[in-house]
Amino acid sequence: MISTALTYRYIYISLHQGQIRCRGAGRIQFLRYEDYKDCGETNDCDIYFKSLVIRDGNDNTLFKIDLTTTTKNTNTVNLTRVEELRDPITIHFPTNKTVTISLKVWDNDHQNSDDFIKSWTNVVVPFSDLEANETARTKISHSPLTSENAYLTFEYSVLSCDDGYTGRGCNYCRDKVHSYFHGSCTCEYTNF
Ligand SMILES: [Ca+2]
Ligand SMILES: [Ca+2]
Ligand SMILES: [Ca+2]
Repeated sequence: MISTALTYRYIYISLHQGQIRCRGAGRIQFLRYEDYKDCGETNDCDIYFKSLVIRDGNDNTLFKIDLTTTTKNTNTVNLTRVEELRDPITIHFPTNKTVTISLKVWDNDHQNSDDFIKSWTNVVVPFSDLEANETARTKISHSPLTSENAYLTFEYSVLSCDDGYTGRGCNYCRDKVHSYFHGSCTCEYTNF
C-alpha cells in the first residue's frame, strides 16, 4: 500500500516534469493588410497570401492556409472579406504560450508572372498578456524604414484555460491545485 507521503511525492514529480500543462484556447481574427509597395508598371497590387501559417514555439503547425483569394487592385485589403480569413481562427496555444504567424505576400499580374512582394516571419501573438475572455488588437509594421512598408492588423483573444489553470494567459494555478500540496504550490514549474 502506497503511503500518503509517497502519493504527494509522485504528484510533485509529475508537475516538475511538466506533465500537467498550462494551456488554453485562443482565437485570431485577421482584420487588415496594408502595403505601400509599387506593384509594377500599372502599380496594381492584386494581393494574395501564399501561404499563411500559425505555429507554436516548437515549429508545430497549428493552422495553415496554402492560398488565399486574390484581392483586385488595392493596397489595402479588408481581410474579413477574404473568403479563407473571414471567420476567426481558433487554436490551442501551448504551455509556453509561443504562437507565431508567418505569411508570404504575392501580387497577381495577369499579363506576366506573379511577383513576390514580401514575407513576414514569426510575428508573435502575445496570448500571455491577456486574461481569459479578453481581446486585444495589434497593428504590426513590416519594415518601417522603407517607403514600401506594410502593416498587418489582427485581433487575438484568450477563450478559456485548461482545468487547473486560470488568470492572465492561463498562467496561474487554481486553489484546487494548490490544496493538493497543503498550501505549497509547485505549479511554478509550469508557469511562464
Ligand atoms: Ca506586379
Ligand atoms: Ca498586379
Ligand atoms: Ca510580374
